[in-house]
Amino acid sequence: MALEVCVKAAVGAPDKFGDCPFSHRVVLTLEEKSVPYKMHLINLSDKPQWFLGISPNGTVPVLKIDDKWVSDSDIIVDVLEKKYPEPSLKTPTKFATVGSKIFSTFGSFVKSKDRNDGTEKALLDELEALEKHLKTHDGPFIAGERVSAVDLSLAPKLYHLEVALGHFKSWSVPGSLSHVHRYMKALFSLDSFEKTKPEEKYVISGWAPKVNP
Ligand SMILES: N[C@@H](CCC(=O)N[C@@H](CS)C(=O)NCC(=O)O)C(=O)O
Repeated sequence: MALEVCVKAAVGAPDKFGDCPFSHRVVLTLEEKSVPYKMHLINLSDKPQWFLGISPNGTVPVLKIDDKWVSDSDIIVDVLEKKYPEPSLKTPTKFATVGSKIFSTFGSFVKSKDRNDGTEKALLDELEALEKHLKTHDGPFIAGERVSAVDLSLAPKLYHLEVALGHFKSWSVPGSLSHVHRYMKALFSLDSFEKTKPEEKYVISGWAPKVNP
């Protein structure tokens, strides 16, 4: 039987999958584990009452498993790993936090209106740390040959970074970070990613109100 998962609907298109990297991460995990699922697209600017009943904080993603609704992508991914251990997507602990500050530094930079406020440098520092990891470890993924949880968390975030910074700032990851470029290509060409990625226009419509409030 298919699992039910509530995910963010696109801003301006409530019948399309939207720009939530946490929802996307859960969907990618389900795809990689070949677990059948049914998505409920939640319009976060007009949350239905039934959704507020199962997600008291009003956040997505929420997954129904063993008749219980579970919130928070970190918890959901752990629950899925335990319930569906094959294929294993466990990331060795020593690699679990690689790239973990990329999304927050990207968010500050994309919203910044001051070229000299250090937000670009903060993002570049995080991307350089990722470059260093990828350069000094076997790939193509963070933990080696096989995709694992840390990659499925980073893939949607790097996609947002590429699409939103390209659109709002005409900015792209410097060519000198060649391992990061290769990594992004490997992530974005996963069948699971190709199948589930939100359209670029919905990443842009999702970020637009945060970039220009
Ligand atoms: N830590 C949570 C974060 C989830 C989150 O921030 N979700 C956002 C959408 S991407 C949300 O539901 N926000 C509520 C709202 O916008 O009303 C997770 O990993 O699942």
